[in-house]
Amino acid sequence: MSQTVSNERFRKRFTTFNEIGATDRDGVNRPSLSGANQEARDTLVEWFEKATLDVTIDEMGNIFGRRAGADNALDPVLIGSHIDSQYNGGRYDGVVGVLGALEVVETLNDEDIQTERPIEVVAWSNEEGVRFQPDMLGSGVFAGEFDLEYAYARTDKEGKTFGEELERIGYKGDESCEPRDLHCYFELHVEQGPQLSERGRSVGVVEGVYGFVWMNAAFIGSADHAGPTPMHLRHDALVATSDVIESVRRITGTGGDDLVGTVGSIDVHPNSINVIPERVDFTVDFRSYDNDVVDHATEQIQREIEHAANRESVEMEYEEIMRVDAEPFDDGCIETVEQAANAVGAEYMRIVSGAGHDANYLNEICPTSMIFVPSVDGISHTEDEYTEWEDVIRGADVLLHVVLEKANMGEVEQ
Ligand code: HGY
Ligand code: MN
Ligand code: MN
Repeated sequence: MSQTVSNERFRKRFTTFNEIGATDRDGVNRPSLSGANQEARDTLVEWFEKATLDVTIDEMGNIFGRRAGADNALDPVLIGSHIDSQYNGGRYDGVVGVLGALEVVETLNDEDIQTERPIEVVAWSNEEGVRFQPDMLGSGVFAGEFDLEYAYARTDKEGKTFGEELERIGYKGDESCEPRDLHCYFELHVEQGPQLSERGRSVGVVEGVYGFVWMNAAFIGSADHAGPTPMHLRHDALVATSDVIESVRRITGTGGDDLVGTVGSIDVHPNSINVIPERVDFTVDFRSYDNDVVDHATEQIQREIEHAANRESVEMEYEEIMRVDAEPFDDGCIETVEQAANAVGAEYMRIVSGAGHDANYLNEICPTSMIFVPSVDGISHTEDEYTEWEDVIRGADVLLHVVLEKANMGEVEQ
């Protein structure tokens, strides 16, 4: 049995796939349920069918490709990730995991290997959460975290709903999207942080993912002329917001060693040079591997938002849109990844993910772990995201070994 996936086929597919929604700075623009996302979905379904997988689309547009096993009554091994991207994001985030999983199946087909268990490859909908918040929406409904009605009603900044857009692109499937019996779930993904490349390791054996919270907040003051309005009469929504942005940074300085906080999105209205800002909408994202640290940071920022509103005499709005707890992955799955990294002779390290993944939610319904490959200089969520191709192949080889082990084929012969 070959111990490695097909470099040529995988690279050709990766290149072809990333021509969809390609930007002129070597990134991709395939936000959830966009035209480019639809084209990417169509391409993936075509490749799943070519790999003789049974394709099903569920109510959330999650795409599953099933490969029969010797005993199809057994719970399947599920592998995959996501294909939606950030606006002007990177080519590797999510795609490495979906095409890597497909490549594992193709390699089993090439070798005419029938595993004991069925294997399923999945592309989850709306992992990034940039167009429709929150993120990991497709896997979240699948794991029972969100109900379908809530998910369908999520709207983008133009007021379009997730449900309408899913229907429009033809991916509102019939298959119910709810928890079902799975033997285990593994996700191959780029690290999106600096640890592997700083330590010169080529594989990350992922022990768990940070917990995180996402909030939408707004200040509502009074628009007025920037010239004649004296400072003491102003109710400036942007001044209140700047106070909160500064306090996010201060809270991360005292909240806990691994605590990170970001105000990533801000909309100023009317956003005019000579008008005092009337309304500002902004987001807050806190993360840590310690759930108490995330809880405490959340309480602190809520207080800061209230204080800023009082100081500036503006109204405030606040909504917590998502809270995922940090939960360690399954020890058995982590060990399987470690053994597989050894089997391919990779220099690996155990690692915890600062980025959220669909694996967060799968970990709530079945034994789960992840395989990381290095992001050069730790860069991700930008067009400069880059991973050496030999690292991508090595990650897929680790996934191949994991699948053979978990689908009851025992260790691949050396
Ligand atoms: O936010 C995240 O970490 C992921 O990209 N959804
Ligand atoms: Mn991702
Ligand atoms: Mn991402």
